[in-house]
Amino acid sequence: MSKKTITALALALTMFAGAAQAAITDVAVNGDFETGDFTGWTLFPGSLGPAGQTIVAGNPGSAARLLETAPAANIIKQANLLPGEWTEGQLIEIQFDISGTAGAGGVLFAELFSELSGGGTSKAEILGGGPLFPDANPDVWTTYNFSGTVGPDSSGGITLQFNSACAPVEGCIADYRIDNVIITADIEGPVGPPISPRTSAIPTTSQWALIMLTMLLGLVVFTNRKRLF
Ligand SMILES: [Ca+2]
Repeated sequence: MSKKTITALALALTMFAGAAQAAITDVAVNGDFETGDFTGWTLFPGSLGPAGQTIVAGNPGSAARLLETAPAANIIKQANLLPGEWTEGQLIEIQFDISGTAGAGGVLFAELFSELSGGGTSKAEILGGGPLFPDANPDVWTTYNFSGTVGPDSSGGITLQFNSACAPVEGCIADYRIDNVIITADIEGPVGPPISPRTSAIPTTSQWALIMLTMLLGLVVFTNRKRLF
């Protein structure tokens, strides 16, 4: 490998690492509920009305509590995030913590929608493929991680929805607390804070650097071999 090649590789690596660091963004607004209210969230109360959507002790600080006891859907959304900024097939990583009590047909669904500008969706994903349940101990928080992709039309942005719902079963309870909602993507998101390093499944800058370096070195070795034989 010539000195020139090494310099070029180092330069490419530095530029790539810099770009990756700048672009991975948490686009959730008030995902940790630390404003102490539902700022950034769109609310669709269930059978209990606003009393079923409250701010309670979180993990840490504040969290959302969605309580449903009748056959109804109690919904909060990070709605219509960054319209026009997404591309089809783009990866979105989602993480959040839940705790609470669910029984007799009480469930929580986390859903990701690619929204059309005129209403409707081009893609709807139930994260995890079904309902999510809290730990049996209502004081224990469980962290969930999912990934989704952007649908063919996201002109109305991306929506992450939490739906605490009850089936028509006597004694049903869906009493969920939600905290630390993080929605990360490789996007120039003006709204969210920089990504929290504790959480994401997306490779960090240094991990990306290693991946790139490995690929580049492999390429150089392969090229040299071809020249030798
Ligand atoms: Ca919190």
